[in-house]
Amino acid sequence: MTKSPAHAQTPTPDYPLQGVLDRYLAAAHSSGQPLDPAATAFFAQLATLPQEVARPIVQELHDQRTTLKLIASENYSSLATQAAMGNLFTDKYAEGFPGHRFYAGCDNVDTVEALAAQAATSLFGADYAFVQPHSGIDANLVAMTAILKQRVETPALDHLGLKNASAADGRTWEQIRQELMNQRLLAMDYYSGGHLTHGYRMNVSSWMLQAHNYTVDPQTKRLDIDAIRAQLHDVRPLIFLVGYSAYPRAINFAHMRELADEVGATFMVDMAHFAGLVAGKVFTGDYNPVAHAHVVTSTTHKTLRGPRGGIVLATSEYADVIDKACPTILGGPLPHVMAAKLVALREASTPEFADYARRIVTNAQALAEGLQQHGISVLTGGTDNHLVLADVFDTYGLSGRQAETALRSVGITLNRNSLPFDANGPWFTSGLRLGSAALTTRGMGPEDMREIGRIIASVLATVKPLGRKVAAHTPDGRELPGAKYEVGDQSVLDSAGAAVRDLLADYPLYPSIDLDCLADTALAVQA
Ligand code: DSN
Repeated sequence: MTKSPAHAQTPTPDYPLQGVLDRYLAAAHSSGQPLDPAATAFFAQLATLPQEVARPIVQELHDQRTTLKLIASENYSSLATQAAMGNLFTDKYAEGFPGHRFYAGCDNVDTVEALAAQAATSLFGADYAFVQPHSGIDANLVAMTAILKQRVETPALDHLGLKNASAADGRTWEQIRQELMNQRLLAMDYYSGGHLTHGYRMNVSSWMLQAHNYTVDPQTKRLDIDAIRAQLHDVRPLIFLVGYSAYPRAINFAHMRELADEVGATFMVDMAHFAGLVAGKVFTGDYNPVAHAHVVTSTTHKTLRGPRGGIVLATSEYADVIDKACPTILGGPLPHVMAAKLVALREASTPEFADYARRIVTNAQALAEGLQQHGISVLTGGTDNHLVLADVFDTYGLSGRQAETALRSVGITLNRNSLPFDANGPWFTSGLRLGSAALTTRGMGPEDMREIGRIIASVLATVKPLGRKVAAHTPDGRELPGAKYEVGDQSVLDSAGAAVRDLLADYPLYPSIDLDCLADTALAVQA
């Protein structure tokens, strides 16, 4: 016999939004269709939430449905991936790794984590996978600290006959610490398309490591292998890091590994952006980073289309040090997110995903063509991956910020982005970064991408930059644009908005979730 009603044991004793589920069930019943489990779960979850939490979730779904998402670092995860995150796994601490935890009662987390790691090794053909990082920055910090441990701390301790860092006296540890902090990193410059975590001065990676950067070639905007090789021989880094968040071309990782070997560097690749293209076998052979790097990091939510999170893949020599990410740099993992990674990694192992990955690239290429056909300057003249970089300063005299805001006003969501050697800084920027992964998930194809290129060009051509409050100038004396602009012809924007709505009408997002049943309730969407 229970001692008290079950609801008295939970923090949320009743469900003010219960009516939402009832309405959905009634509508589903009258449609005569079988109940869709994912849609039912969506409405059932809403019904358990406080209104101020449920409302923005519903509104976010509406907003994403009614805009064209071209953010290169986002996607639409499956409803199964989302469902895996909403459960009691969130309550569980599981510091350590499967079979080796600092807490009791981790059996089920062990199961999920081990399966997710197995799914990652088999999907990517890696020796080892670690699925705990909460994000891309975590994954990169796990990788960098593991490399420092493996290549600097462990040999120093071994040399002194010490079992671990705690066995060193204060003076000895200070010497080892100095040695750890005195290592070099060579990675891609932020403005050339590298990431903040690759030794950008404002990021902790440039505290931990003496960071040196290589850039793209100023003329071609492509990586210059000979220049990188010369820099590698000059810097002789512990870590040679290749990978990007804004570079549109394929990289020959086999060649990069040869360069790393010439100077004895650990070759690390950050494939956060293009992991889906590796999983989907678009980047194979010399272009597959997992086959050539010692350590590969990734996010799971960009082209890979999983939950927000990170993973690290590595050769077996790095397995033990990466397993010790707690206590080195992580605390407890997020078991509910590891469960969602397992769902997504399984999805990414299917032939359908490989087809999706190929379509991502075809679509990005069509988008680049569409932009260029309408006069927009595209870096390197196109793309080999999911992203396209447009130079709106060169084409229209606009900042990325002005272009980003104007496009959002017609229902196109993307992000402004610094371009190589950008005179307009990281806030206003001179460029736009566009990605095809999300709209490919919605089912759009090359014709749609060319139409999007046309719409974007029509909007930007009618936007006139207003100068910055405090004028800044390029080396050639041109004033740099800031945030403000005026619209030349409002009817152009109106037509663009209508064209966006037409495109979206053909590609509904999560079509099984019909929000009509929320009309006249507290959760009704704001148009
Ligand atoms: N914000 C992500 C990106 O845009 O690439 C990672 O920093």
